[in-house]
Amino acid sequence: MLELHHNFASTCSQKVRLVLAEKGLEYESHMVDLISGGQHDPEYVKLNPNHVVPTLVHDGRVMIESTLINEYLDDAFPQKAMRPSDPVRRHAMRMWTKRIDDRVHPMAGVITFGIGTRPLLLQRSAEEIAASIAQMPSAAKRAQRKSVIDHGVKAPEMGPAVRAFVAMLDDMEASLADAPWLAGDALSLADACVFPYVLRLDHLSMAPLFGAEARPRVADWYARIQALPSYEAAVTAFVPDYMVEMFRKNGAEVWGDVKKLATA
Ligand SMILES: N[C@@H](CCC(=O)N[C@@H](CS)C(=O)NCC(=O)O)C(=O)O
Repeated sequence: MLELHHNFASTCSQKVRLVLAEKGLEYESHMVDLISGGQHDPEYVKLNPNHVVPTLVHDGRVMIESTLINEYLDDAFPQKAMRPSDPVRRHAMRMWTKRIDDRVHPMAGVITFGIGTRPLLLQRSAEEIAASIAQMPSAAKRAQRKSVIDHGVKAPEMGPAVRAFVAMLDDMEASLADAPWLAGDALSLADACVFPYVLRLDHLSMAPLFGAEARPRVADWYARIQALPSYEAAVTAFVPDYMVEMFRKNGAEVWGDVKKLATA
């Protein structure tokens, strides 16, 4: 029995849902509302002491950390293996998942909260915003969250965040010259791990960064990801239109600033 505690829009949840769908695994879904603070609920924190989604529970055993959850799923459910058998390709796959964990995911919070959800959050009182941030366990993340909500696209964190995404797209473009998928000839955990971050750029109206003219191989890869039946199950079935519309609108409003940061 598999249970997934996740959020409809969260990048880390999307990458686990894609792997579950690729492997044809059924699971009980527990949606965690990140805007109202469900990740800080004491019952949830017993499962995930980091106050984040996703959390997988398999026959009562609790797994956290989305990259490790995906590795676990590939170990526990070997049907449709999602790690290359060639050790060099497997290393390449893990370089992508490590890069996302170390360098890209931490920046996703900057563009998401500083652009995508900021106008919604600013409808709350300063006290409510402060109380919500105070519940985050990491001091560094608290400071980052406050800064991007206060300053939006003008926050000092925004330039390094946008450029971390641009560097990722550049390296994807180079890697996809060698093989159709990020770690070889077949879809792997690398593609599952990276696609939610390209999707986030798309939702935030930053798609020109990986359009057919700017980065044609990434554009083609993204189209192939979106055509997968598992994409429907992992993303389309969950991400509500109102959220995509809100992100696109908020992203479009600051695209001029983002474009400058991307080339600075
Ligand atoms: N390293 C963790 C990161 C998880 C994470 O940051 N999740 C985000 C959503 S993608 C979250 O729950 N954020 C809630 C918050 O920041 O308050 C993983 O890969 O599982």
